[in-house]
Amino acid sequence: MKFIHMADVHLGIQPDKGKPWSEAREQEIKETFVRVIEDAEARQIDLLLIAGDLFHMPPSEGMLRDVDYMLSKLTNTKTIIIAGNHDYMKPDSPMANYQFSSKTICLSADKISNVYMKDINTCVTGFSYNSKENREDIIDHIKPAKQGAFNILLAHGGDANHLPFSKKTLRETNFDYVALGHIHKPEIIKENQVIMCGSLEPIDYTDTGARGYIFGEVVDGIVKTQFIPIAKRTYMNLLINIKPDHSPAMILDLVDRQIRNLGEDNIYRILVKGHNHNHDVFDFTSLTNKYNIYEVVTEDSRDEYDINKIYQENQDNLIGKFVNQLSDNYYNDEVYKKAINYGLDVLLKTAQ
Ligand SMILES: [Mn+2]
Repeated sequence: MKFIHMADVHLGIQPDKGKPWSEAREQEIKETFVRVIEDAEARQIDLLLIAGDLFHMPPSEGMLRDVDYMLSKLTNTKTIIIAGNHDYMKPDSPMANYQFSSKTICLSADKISNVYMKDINTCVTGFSYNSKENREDIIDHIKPAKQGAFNILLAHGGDANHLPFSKKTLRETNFDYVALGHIHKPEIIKENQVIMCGSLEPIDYTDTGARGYIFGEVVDGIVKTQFIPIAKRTYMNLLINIKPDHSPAMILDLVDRQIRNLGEDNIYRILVKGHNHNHDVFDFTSLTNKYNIYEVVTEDSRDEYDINKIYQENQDNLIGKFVNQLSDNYYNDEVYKKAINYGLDVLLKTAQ
């Protein structure tokens, strides 16, 4: 049995709204999704698992018809979808009432359910979101539904507001494979068995690193998985350390060379540290016009971290957790200010 596990495609999103590449990204996300379907067909995959947030918002009937058409190209593959916190499924929504013409099943939002496929002796258990949040620790308690079959758990969550789970409990799961979605950074929680596959494409500047899907193969009951990078672009942080003898022209040349080496398609944040003898102001406009540069952050602008904005944008990830924890402990305190600046420097400026 061969499967593909992906999540957080976020069809319909325009990443980095207002930036010159934003609309192209919306299209690219769709194209990458299509490439996964082509891979699935080429590899004659049995099962395509989509672990939530396939859409960035609850989909219209038109969006569903579009995806249904793409999935109908699969001759051998069954697709199982759950709705996540972005594309949550209300009882009267188009998604809850859509009849797929492709071999696609969307698991119910009312209850935990399972699909058993006799031909591949595989049982997929899971459920969809019916709202933007779900704080229950359901994932830790779901049990495999079909004895003697290959049991898969399909779930979306992993932070306090979205089905919080314990990695430790999940490592002891009785499921043969746990296909997780929601956190955009891929993570192998237990090798070949419990995997957060990460978003298919990076969605914002915190999504640094490779993105793709998981390809899995089960031979004689043994699962082997592999991460397949497929995203069109990568977000990268470029750390520029300015030394006393650096001139602005030298630095511009250096950054230009680095971007050409790393790939002109990628989206960059330039993080500038230090000063030269003259205390020159470094103007990166010529590069911003030429490449995809999300922002230039200098040390002097670091007091301008907009904590609320950063929190709003990062609730699902480590940065959000960090801000939240510190804000609870040291609100409006000098120590807080230092700690938050120092911590955000590390979290936001980690080069990948
Ligand atoms: Mn999500």
